[in-house]
Amino acid sequence: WNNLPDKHIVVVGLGKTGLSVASYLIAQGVNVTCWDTRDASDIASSERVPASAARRLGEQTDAFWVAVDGVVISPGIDPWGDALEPVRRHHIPLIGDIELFAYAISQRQVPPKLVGITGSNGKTTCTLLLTHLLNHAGIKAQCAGNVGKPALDCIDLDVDVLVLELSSFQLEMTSNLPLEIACFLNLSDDHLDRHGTIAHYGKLKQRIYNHALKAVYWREQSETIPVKKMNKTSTFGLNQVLSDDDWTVSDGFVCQGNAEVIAVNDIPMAGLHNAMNVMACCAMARLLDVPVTSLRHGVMQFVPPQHRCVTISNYKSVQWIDDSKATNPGATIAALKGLGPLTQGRLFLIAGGDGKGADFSDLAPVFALFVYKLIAMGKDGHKLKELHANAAAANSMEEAVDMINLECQKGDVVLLSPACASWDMFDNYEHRAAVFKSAVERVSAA
Ligand code: UMA
Ligand code: ADP
Repeated sequence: WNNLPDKHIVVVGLGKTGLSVASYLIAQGVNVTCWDTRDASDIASSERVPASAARRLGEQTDAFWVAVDGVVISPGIDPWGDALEPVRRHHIPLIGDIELFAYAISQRQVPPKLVGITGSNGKTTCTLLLTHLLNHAGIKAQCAGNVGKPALDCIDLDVDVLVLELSSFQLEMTSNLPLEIACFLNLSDDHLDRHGTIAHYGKLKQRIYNHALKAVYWREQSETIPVKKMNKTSTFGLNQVLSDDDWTVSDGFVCQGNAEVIAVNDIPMAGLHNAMNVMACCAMARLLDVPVTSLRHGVMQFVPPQHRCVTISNYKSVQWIDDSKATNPGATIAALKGLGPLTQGRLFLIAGGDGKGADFSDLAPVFALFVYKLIAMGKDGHKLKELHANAAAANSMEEAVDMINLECQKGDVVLLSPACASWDMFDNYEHRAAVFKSAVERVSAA
């Protein structure tokens, strides 16, 4: 990837990532071809594709590949899929956008410090929270990556720290990312349709540590512990701390070592899993020299991302919580384990939708521990309903809220955490959350 201007590079996929890669390469004087592996794509006519780039659709001849020096792939495309077979057969160097970003940032005279955050759940929350904590402390920070803003679009930004959300898809194609801090939050089933086994998925996530100096990880989950030796580590978890660099929750406080930093009740996001996110972010912030005194106000002033265990109403002194982003069983299990122990009354759960073929069986013991009543809906609602003794079916979100409204009382919690995608009933998880919110507003106004 040196002497880029002499090269012919193929950019695969023309979503956000591909466009950022193509723009960067063209600015370096590279000969770029934009390729969509599918025959039917709008890239042939798309005005978003830079005019100087060639465009290709579908399968290409061997003659085409012989003249290609390198391929940069978007995260949504499987590098081991059939479409990329000629690239593998011709031994053409293949990288992802984050690897190209690593090369690009190394060309800057004074590059910003890089922080990388991965994990099956909580990445976006932590990426936004850490960026906020740094800015709050007067350290100029910007977030990028899987959070929605391609890293290469931030290559020239004048900031002190870039906080990168990194998916397993991106890490799979990244080998040389020089991170000041790498954070591996947690590991649970996700994306196994592409990665095959959880062991392999975990290995891909471990790649975040490859060129990192410092590590932040969940000490209670062995898969997140760096296999590689790190210069410095700071851990989080609910068990006892091992040193003053480690974080825990004790007597209702998030603590660094034995020192209380913030009351769990002051965290503007519900659930112990969010206390874990706060610990991970505080650990990273401290490694970046944020004074401990700035952390409490920083966390309290954080405006959490929508639809991730956010309280949307206290109607009837009941906590109505929107966790519509819980689109897989792992996220719902975390929400229940995180909220259950803190719930004084009964917990009503609204769940269901399109399960994308997921195995729901791990939910049953968590339902038994924490869920008073389950209202199941959507395409796979019947599968969830079978997992809990006290369960009912609803035909719509409005009906689910009406059913719970008749039963709930002061001190109860109502949690929308579907463990499923929303496509069978709604446009997306945001739409599902909006329908939930308006149903709660309707009953509270009646
Ligand atoms: N395409 C092909 N062949 C295929 C499939 C797709 O050529 O077989 C083309 C499509 O026609 C399209 C392009 O590839 O032109 C889409 O590329 P992409 O799917 O990589 O999407 P981007 O728009 O580049 O968005 C990606 C991430 N998407 C995925 O990882 C699937 C975004 O994460 C990320 O925010 C963005 O880069 C910026 O970094 C989304 C996501 O769902 C939010 N991520 C997964 C997750 O969080 O679980 C990993
Ligand atoms: P990601 O970017 O990894 O998908 P998000 O922050 O968008 O993570 O949250 C996705 C879902 O995971 C939400 O339902 C949220 O409540 C849940 N979640 C957030 N933090 C954690 C955590 N530390 N452990 C498990 N689940 C979590």
